[in-house]
Amino acid sequence: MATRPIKFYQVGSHAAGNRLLDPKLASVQADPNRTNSITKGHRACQGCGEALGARYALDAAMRATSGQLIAANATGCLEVFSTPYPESSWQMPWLHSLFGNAPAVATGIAAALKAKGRSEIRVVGQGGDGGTVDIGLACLSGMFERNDDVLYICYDNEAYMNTGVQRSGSTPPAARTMTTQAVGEEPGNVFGQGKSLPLIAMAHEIPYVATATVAELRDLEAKVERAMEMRGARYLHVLVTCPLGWSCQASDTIKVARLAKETGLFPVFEATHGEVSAVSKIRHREPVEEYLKLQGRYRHLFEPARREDVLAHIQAIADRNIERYGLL
Ligand SMILES: Cc1ncc(C[n+]2csc(CCOP(=O)(O)OP(=O)(O)O)c2C)c(N)n1
Ligand code: SF4
Ligand SMILES: [Mg+2]
Repeated sequence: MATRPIKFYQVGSHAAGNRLLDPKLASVQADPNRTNSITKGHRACQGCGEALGARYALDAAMRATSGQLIAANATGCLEVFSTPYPESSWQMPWLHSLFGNAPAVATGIAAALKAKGRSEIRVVGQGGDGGTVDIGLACLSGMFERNDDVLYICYDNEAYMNTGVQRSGSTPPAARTMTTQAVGEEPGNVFGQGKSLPLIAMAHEIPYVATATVAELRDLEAKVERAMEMRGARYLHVLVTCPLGWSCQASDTIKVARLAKETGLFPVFEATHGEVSAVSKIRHREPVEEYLKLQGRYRHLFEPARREDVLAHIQAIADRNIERYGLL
């Protein structure tokens, strides 16, 4: 009888595929000695992609540095849900900066460690899209331009979620937020030029830029590990589903993130010194509608009448990404 080898996609999880892997290839989360950098007791919503992404990223960074790691965290959901005073869910050296200065604080920590001759201790800066793409951008650009020895991770949930879902520079066109209501001729967020922070980071020609989603957590871990092998400024942009802000099912967190990639709306790639060096190909191309219809922030594109014009416009954005990054 003909046999067909089973392909395990979920090798980054606790699924069977992970256990069958060589331990060296298994995910950090499959390691019983993982740090649990962000552990139980936090107040994130059910299905929060940011909590999931941060756990995988920081555990991977902790393992890559043998626990010699300090994190600076911008104000935002990740900070608020993990550290309600006087408690903390962090099991690693972690400090809260302001909303807009996490990259500068991370730079300062790295500079102090260098001055003390403790460069074996590594530094991560992290924040949401508002803290990174908008208010923290000047500090981040400075960090890139000086090539400071920091890995900065942006958890992009495409709006200012912590303060009640306001639009950010990362909010996609047509999406409904509390400040881009689904009313009028062109409901939801405007169609602008877009603001791709990965591309802005690449323009600084820093050693490493990568994107990832919480749908492919082993890929996220691998990118963190790769980044920690390098010195200088590194940037990781992680798309994280937000069930509350996106009005999607908490149980669909992974599905929605996967569709962001499989439609081409969120290109997953790596770049070294300003040049794209690897892309994650689309496995099963899907029309953008499959992604949009799972999220209440796009409901006005389907009810009371289908907005074919807007759907075509969003599909054109995905098609352009597919062409531009060679995603097929
Ligand atoms: C200077 C300043 N302005 C505004 C705020 C209020 N504030 C705190 S968190 C936040 C939004 C955070 O959004 P984002 O960075 O995207 O993180 P998320 O909560 O979505 O993860 C805002 C507006 C603040 N703390 N400081
Ligand atoms: S609002 Fe969104 S980002 Fe914030 S805790 Fe809830 S799911 Fe996570
Ligand atoms: Mg956000």
